[in-house]
Amino acid sequence: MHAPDDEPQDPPGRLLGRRAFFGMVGVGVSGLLWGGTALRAASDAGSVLPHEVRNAIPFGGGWRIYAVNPPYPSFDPATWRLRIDGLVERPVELSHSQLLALPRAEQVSDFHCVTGWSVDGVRWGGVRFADLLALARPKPAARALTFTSAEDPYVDSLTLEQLRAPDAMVAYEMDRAPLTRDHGAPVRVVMPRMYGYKGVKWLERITVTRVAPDGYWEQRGYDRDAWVGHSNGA
Ligand SMILES: Nc1nc2c(c(=O)[nH]1)N[C@H]1C(S)=C(S)[C@@H](COP(=O)(O)O)O[C@H]1N2
Ligand SMILES: [Mo]
Repeated sequence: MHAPDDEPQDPPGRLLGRRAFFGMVGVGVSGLLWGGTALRAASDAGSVLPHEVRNAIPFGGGWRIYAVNPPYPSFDPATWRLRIDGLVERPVELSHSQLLALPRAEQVSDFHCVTGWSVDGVRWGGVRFADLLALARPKPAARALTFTSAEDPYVDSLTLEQLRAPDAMVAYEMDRAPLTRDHGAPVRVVMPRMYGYKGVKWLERITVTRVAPDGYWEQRGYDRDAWVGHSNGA
């Protein structure tokens, strides 16, 4: 387990991670990170660029909004459910109000995207995994969780051991307000010690499994264990 305080401020692997990232999505757009002109050029390029890059637009508070398959999923509190299934004693479907009624956790943590941008001091509000899983009761063989986004085909996974991190949560608030649609409303996975791609937005299903399957970006070459500063070439 890596404590965030151990991490160097600018791990050497960042650059490599960045290069690998843009290698994956196409050459010629690596200027995206370095200046407004390149950014505008990238968004003007429209549909010729992969979604991940086309949506890497600057957003409030230093965020860039990512989606692999726009339009963003929409959220209707009346019909929305969070399913917890797989290797559990009792599969559950939580309504939005049932989720909000669970014990509430709050934390402030830094957020790091593997492509090199970060947002410091994000205040998250949500539910700890232990409180969520207590409802479904994982069977003894359970070792991992697979997170499915309403944004098909975005998925990722974490082991139960990794999820013992005290700052892992399913978040429904960011900076004291309900999570916005861009940021994954109504809930997203938060795992600050790992790069942002582990944080599945528009989370709709948690499947308890024996192994942690490769996620969307992992199938495209990124590390499954995405420790900040200790993965993806660092
Ligand atoms: N469903 C979904 N979740 C996702 C992504 C995505 O494209 N789709 N991108 C991931 C990546 S790479 C990062 S860095 C963060 C970005 O969060 P933001 O879009 O709220 O800034 O979301 C993560 N979760
Ligand atoms: Mo990312």
